Amino acid sequence: MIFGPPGSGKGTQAARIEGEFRLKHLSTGDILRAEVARGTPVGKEAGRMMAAGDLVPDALIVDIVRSLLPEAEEGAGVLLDGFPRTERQAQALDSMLADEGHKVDFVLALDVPGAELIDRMLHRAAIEGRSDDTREAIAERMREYHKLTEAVLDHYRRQGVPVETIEGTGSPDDVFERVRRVIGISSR
Ligand code: B4P
Repeated sequence: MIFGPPGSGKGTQAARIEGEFRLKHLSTGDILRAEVARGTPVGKEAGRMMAAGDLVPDALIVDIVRSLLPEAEEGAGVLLDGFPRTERQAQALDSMLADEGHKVDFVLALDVPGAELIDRMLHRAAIEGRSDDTREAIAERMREYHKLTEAVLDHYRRQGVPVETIEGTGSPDDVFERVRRVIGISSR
């Protein structure tokens, strides 16, 4: 699992990890954005919340992951990106994995100072125009992260799952060097 606050570079690093470690990358943010782009009922429900910087309801995202996880698990392993984001999502994930005899075996957390996160998202807004990269939505996403998502790290620490935190600053290549080092160590 790759973990971190909004804009910490989870998606950026996950794409590289997928290439190098042949894990199947499952990004709930990408999945939701695809639903919004296709104008599906899920996309219509999720789109408004995402644009406001709110998390989508746990039940909605858990159902999506439940439908995609079995196929993703057929390969060498799954890299979860942006999920779970609440304690309830983590509990749902644990029970889905336990049903298949699997578990979360490693959490990689990216640490980036708050001011840099905001700069990155505003920079992305200027390039990609993502609906949730406005100042108001960014502030709300950061609030939700501190209120609901941070607790997911403790959830896994309590279970004894290895949680490695690395500096997410510097260029994407610099960060990936650190990622590679901790993943390499954990899989020995
Ligand atoms: P996500 O798609 O997960 O969005 P994110 O947290 O902003 O992205 P990430 O950390 O991956 O940052 P990125 O690599 O893009 O979620 C979007 C929304 O979907 C959520 O707010 C929520 O509404 C909803 N959602 C998703 N999952 C959910 C769930 N489980 N439950 C409920 N709701 C859910 O990098 C950010 C920017 O920084 C990019 O522009 C990138 O180019 C740049 N960057 C990356 N690394 C850099 C580096 N080292 N230096 C400089 N810039 C860098």
